[in-house]
Amino acid sequence: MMAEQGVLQIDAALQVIRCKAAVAWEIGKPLSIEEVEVAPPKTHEVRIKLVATGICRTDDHVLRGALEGIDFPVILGHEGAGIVESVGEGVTDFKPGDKVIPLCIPQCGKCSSCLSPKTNCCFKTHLKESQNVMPDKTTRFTCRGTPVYHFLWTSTFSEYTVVPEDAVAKIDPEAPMDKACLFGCGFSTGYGAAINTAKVEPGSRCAVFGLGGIGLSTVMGCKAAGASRIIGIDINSGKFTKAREFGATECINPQDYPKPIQEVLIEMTGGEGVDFSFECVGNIDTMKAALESCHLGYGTSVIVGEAPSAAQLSFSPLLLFTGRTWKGSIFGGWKSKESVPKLVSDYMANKFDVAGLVTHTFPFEKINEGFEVLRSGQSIRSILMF
Ligand code: PAD
Ligand code: ZN
Ligand code: ZN
Repeated sequence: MMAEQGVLQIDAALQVIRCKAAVAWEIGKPLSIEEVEVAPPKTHEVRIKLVATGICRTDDHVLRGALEGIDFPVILGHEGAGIVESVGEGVTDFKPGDKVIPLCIPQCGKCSSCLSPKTNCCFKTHLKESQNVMPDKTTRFTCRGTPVYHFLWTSTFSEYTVVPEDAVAKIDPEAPMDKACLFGCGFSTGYGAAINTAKVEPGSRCAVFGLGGIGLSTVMGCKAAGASRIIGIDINSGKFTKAREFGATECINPQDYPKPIQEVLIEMTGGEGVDFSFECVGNIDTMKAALESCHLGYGTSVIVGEAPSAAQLSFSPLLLFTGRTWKGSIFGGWKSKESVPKLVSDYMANKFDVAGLVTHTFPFEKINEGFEVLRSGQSIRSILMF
């Protein structure tokens, strides 16, 4: 009898769920709020009821068609927090009711990257394997009879989503979900770029190009690491007040200077250049400017912004020949599954001002308004509530 009840309970959980999602049918079109069907989680998968999700510029890059390898129709979104609704066979680390964050960079724990302390670039990331479909190469979403693709295995622009168990982290059940979602991308990415990738040193001089959610989180990381100067650079001077609040010691707008911004930065540092620079825009010209503004011999520049897939860089090899280091940083270098719960716990212990990144909150249905305030430069992070 007991066993039968158990089976009945499992069957009841593993039904197709009909719910609302924002479907991107094609490049360049607004998102469309639709009723979608979300299939039950298969083996080693978890189905999550989203509570909150942020909007990141990467979602917008996809909608503009800047990133290759994304199949449409697709459900975007990769900065969410939610509650486990049901689990597939073989899942032992999660149970219904757990508060979780889907991870756009998974941590399988088994590949050469996961086994190395040097990187968080798990071989199951979209850089190696498509995350437009689940590991069994099928999708769990259907809309009007058409299969809809996943994005980064997260697809948080949906009331329910299904993710592989390697791409989800359990967090403190007390964490406020409308802030915790920012650990799924924005905060973790920027903060980790300074702390993990650059390893900013106390007393160092830093320059952060682009003061959106990623750049401001980088500013917070530079400050936490003890940088003595943090120069914020943005073509939108409206971003400077927040940047100063988060720790920028100076803010400059390249449009206010008649010469290239790298020359301005070198002058501002007595002809030497900065110790660490960060590109948090996604533009190849600012990537070069960030490298050129670095100190001879030991300056380190970190690419955090995501350039269009087709972009190519050309630069003088002398910049590297003379000792500068150029690095990239994905998801702030954090090994996602083990680090996100710790970051959320640190947030609960008041170590970071994640709430300060949130400028707008909308009901989920107003998702297109969230994209509008991002494009017009008014928002840092918009949070959508389900
Ligand atoms: P955002 O659009 O909120 O911020 C970008 C900022 O750059 C804005 O304030 C712009 O005004 C500013 N900007 C634009 N052009 C210039 C310029 N020429 N010089 C100086 N500033 C400029 O975006 P975001 O903070 O959400 O994301 C920033 C980038 O980081 C974007 O390319 C996104 O795709 C990328 C990203 N990377 C990762 C990763 O893991 N590396 C994760 C998430 C996002
Ligand atoms: Zn992002
Ligand atoms: Zn791995």
